[in-house]
Amino acid sequence: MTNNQFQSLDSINCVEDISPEDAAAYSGGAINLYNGANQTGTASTFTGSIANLADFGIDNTTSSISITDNQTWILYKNANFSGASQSFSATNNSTLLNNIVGGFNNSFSSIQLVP
Ligand SMILES: [Ca+2]
Repeated sequence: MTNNQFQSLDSINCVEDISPEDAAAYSGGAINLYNGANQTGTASTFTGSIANLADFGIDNTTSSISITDNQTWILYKNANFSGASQSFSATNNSTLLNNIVGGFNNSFSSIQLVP
């Protein structure tokens, strides 16, 4: 599915507290943020940019990620897409299967979907 329309803040979809297996199976194009290393623990799934992860109760908690549907995301240490950042992309959900966010462990505060 392709959707190039601007997504308002009110329409951002978020599914929290789903199992890592469910998160891995999500197929609409999304980023999954896990509070455990190697895609373990609680997963939070987002389909659009989030300026402040604290709004979802997961500020500074991400230890690993996965990305679906050829998307590229930039993750930032501070809210409002500021501070140090790291870019991630994947051609399928398994590309980042063993990725750990390294020095950024438990520090991401905002996430940006690259158009
Ligand atoms: Ca932070």
